[in-house]
Parts: sequence; C-alpha cells; structure tokens
Amino acid sequence: MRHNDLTEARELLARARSVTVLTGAGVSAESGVPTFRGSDGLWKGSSALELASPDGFARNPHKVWEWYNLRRRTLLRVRPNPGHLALAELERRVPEFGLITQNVDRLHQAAGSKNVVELHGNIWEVRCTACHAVFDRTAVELPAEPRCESCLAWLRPGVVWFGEMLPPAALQTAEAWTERCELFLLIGTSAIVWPAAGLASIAKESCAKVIEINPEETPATELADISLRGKSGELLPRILGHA
Ligand code: BV8
Ligand code: ZN
Repeated sequence: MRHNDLTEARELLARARSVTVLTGAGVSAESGVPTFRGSDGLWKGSSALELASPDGFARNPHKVWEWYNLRRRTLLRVRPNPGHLALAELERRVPEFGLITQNVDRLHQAAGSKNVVELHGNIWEVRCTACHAVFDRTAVELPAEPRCESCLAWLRPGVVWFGEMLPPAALQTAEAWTERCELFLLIGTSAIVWPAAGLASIAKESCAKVIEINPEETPATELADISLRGKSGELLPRILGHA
C-alpha cells in the first residue's frame, strides 16, 4: 500500500530507532549536479557503457577522462543542498543510522553525514591501471591524460564501472544495515542499477517500512509503503519538521 502522506512519514521517522537510507543522483540534483537518466542527463548522447565501463575506458580513455574531468569541475562549484543537510541532521537524531549512497560526489560527507557507505566509489580518488596505487585528488584539476607518478601508466577514476564488482565490504555493510533497519528511505534513485537497486527488496523482506522520495515513479515504487512525489531538498526538511 502506498500513499503520498508526509505526515505518516514524519511520524515514522520521529519514532524510528534504526534508519537506513539509500540515495542516488536525485539528492544532488538540487545542488546543480546533473543526474544520469534525467532530461539533462549525464548519459545523454553517449551511452553509459561508453563512458562508465572498463571497455569504454580501454577504447577511449581520453573521452572518458574528458567526461570525468567535466564532472569534477562541476563539483568544484557546488554545495550540499537542504536534502543533504537534512540527512546529516537525521543521523544526529536517530540512535542507529546508516547512509548508503550510489553517488560519487561526496556531498553527503560535505553536509556532515558520518556513517556513509559509497557503493560506487568516489570521483575524487584516482587509481593506477597498472600498479594499482591509489591517490586522493580531491578538488584537484587533473590533466587531460592523468598518469601515475610512479609507473606512468594511465590513472582511472576511483569509481565502480558497469561490469565491475562493487567493493565487497561496502556491499556487505549496506546489506547488513538494510536487513537490520526498521525504516528504509529510498531517495533520488531510478532504482535500475544493480545490486544497489536490490537493497529496497531486502528492506521490504526484513519487514522494514520503506519510504520513497522521488518526483517520479520508479520500479521500487510498488514495494514502498509510502511514496512521496517530490524533490528531496524540499521534502526532507519538511519530514524533519522544518519547513
Ligand atoms: C555488477 C559509475 C557484478 C560511477 C555507475 C551487463 C554486463 C555487466 C553488468 C550488467 C549487465 N547488465 C546488467 C548489469 C548489472 C549492472 C546494471 O545494473 N545495469 C543496469 C543499467 C541494468 N550493474 C553493474 O554492472 C554493477 N556491477 O553488477 O557487478 C557483475 C560483474 C560482471 C558481470 C556482470 C555482473 C556496477 C554498477 C555501478 C555502475 N556505475 N556509475 C559514476 O560515474 O558515477 S552507475 C550510475 O547509475 C551512477 O553511479 C548512479 O549512481 C547509478 C544509479 O543512477 P541513479 O543514482 O539512480 O541516478 P539516475 O539519474 O538514474 O536517477 C535519478 C533519480 O533521481 C530519478 O529517479 C529522478 O526522478 C530522481 N530525481 C531527480 N531530481 C530529484 C530526484 N529525486 C529527488 N529529488 C530531486 N530533486
Ligand atoms: Zn602506477
């Protein structure tokens, strides 16, 4: 059963002792970060597999880096929005709280969220494709052809591409938090990328209540107890009793 009921969502959150959240690109949209599949979507023109897969990188590393450097430059001038800030406040209110994100922009951490699991890595870290050295290049402008300083091989963004395994520890933690929670918030994700999308069903099976926040319906909407149609930057502060 699902109905668009902010009041019930607010009451459930006020009473919850254990909350797990899964976010997608939609929570960063109001910060000015383009989503992937929306009309202004990042995938527009090129296919996801061209820009976010090992084969795509092997075929054309310049094109992939052009895309990731453009996204890094965009992130240099954006800030967390009220949705990110509301989730950081929720963490301070709830005894047991875990934030699982598919986003690679680290805006949750910038907003003050502490207990965060990044299922798809992050855009600031880079890894060597040969010696596998890892470098933190947060807010650093990278060259068009980033090379490893010790072995001169191509660097790659520290993100999980299509066809790549998610970091096992991150996925295990995300599943444990989802199985344990009494309230699961599914916010700003099109719920079509696996295994992240599967967490909503795990939450449902673990007899948690599922609340979705999204301006549009998604494949997960039918399993949500409450599905709020709206923007996370507007609805989350209201659910926390601000606006
Ligand atoms: C895996 C890189 C095991 C990082 C991303 C064939 C070959 C190989 C694999 C597969 C295959 N077929 C299927 C698969 C599995 C595949 C998959 O799920 N494909 C989908 C497309 C069907 N998954 C994988 O490959 C994963 N690995 O399975 O490994 C394996 C190994 C080998 C072989 C087989 C299996 C890896 C998945 C990670 C891929 N990496 N990106 C980066 O550059 O960012 S995925 C990409 O999509 C992003 O990371 C993003 O996180 C993710 C999900 O997108 P969303 O976050 O949901 O964003 P989206 O734009 O889609 O939606 C935004 C939503 O927000 C919308 O609903 C919109 O309505 C809403 N919204 C908009 N504004 C707001 C809002 N909501 C609230 N407020 C607003 N203001
Ligand atoms: Zn190297």
